[in-house]
Amino acid sequence: MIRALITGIAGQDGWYLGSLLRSKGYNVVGMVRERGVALASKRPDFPEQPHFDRLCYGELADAGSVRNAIGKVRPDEIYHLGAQSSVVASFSAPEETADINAMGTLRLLEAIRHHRLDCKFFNASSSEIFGKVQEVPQTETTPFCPRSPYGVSKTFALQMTRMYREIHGLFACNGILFNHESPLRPDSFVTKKITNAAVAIAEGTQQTVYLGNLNAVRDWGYAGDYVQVMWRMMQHDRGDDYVIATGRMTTVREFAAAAFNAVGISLDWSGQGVEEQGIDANGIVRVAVSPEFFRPAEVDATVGDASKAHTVLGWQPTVDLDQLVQMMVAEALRA
Ligand code: NAP
Ligand code: G4F
Repeated sequence: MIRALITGIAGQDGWYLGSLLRSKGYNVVGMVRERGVALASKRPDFPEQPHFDRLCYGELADAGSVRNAIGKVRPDEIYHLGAQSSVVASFSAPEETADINAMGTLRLLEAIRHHRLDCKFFNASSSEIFGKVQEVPQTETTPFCPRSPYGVSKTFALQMTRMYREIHGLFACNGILFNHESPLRPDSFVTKKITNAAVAIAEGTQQTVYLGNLNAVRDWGYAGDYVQVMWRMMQHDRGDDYVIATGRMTTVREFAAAAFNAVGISLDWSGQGVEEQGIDANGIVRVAVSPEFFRPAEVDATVGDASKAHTVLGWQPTVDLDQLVQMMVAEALRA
């Protein structure tokens, strides 16, 4: 039986990946820090099969605990998903973000070396490494230009993972993951915020949702598809780096329109910038802009070209944006 260690098991991707690996007969050990235990053990929003066989303690900000976890579990495959994953939070907590995301990844890599572990390593990298994009769409060879502490931390982690592959011969992969969502996305991310609000507005418990930059563009996929390709990378004959994306650009405004449509509310847009509003058929403002949600810096035309993953790994996304919106709205209606 293959033993996998998943850091970040209590997060969105941890749930999908743990479930996938267990369905493939893996023994899944989830690494959690204290505050993740309750969430990992019991997801009130997804009370299905447990997505791990057992949990172990590991704090990415603490080298000793990471080394202990690796030494005790001695996994065959490590899927490193644990992170301070909020771009917006990284502007107010840059040092913590660097410690967890950049140094945390290095601590894991060093723990593998320390224990002379013969294992494979997957690192969850991010499209945020491209930041102020140097070309559209972005591929594995697009130069890095991160614009947030989070993006910088993920760039460090990607480069370190590459270095351990090239210098120490570790089977190591970077998944350069573009945004991927699901009903398990935390409420602070824009897709979940919008789908929750659309449902609350349709049910009459909320009047308006306040958003930031409606012109921001993202390449949104489905988390269930993205964990499939993490596993595929680890089954290939050598470790490598892959862009994982849908190739479709959507604005926050378009996502909001789709979510409101899904609950039967059609929006008309008027005004510009902070004055812009999404208004329903009764003339009620349902979407408004608040500068509170603007960022010190925004990333540009984020859209990925996943041709390498299509060709080398045979991966294709199975859920398109409309299906994703439907799925998230359905879960919000059920909750
Ligand atoms: P998520 O839901 O935020 O989950 C992250 C997990 O990391 C949480 O379970 C969290 O545990 C854990 N964690 C945070 N700090 C930790 C620490 N100091 N020590 C140990 N664990 C810690 O993230 P996700 O959406 O599943 O994303 C998975 C990975 O992919 C992350 O590395 C993220 O940066 C990357 N990524 C995600 C996307 C996306 O669109 N979802 C795109 C690109 C890259 P607690 O529950 O204790 O907080
Ligand atoms: O949903 P978001 O907060 O996700 P963001 O910043 O793209 O980060 C996510 O994807 C990254 C991959 O590129 C991951 F690496 C990262 O871990 C995370 O999973 O924001 C998406 C866009 C931004 O451009 C933001 O400015 O939505 C815009 N936005 C507009 N109004 C808003 C809001 N974002 C949030 N969170 N809240 C708003 O009210």
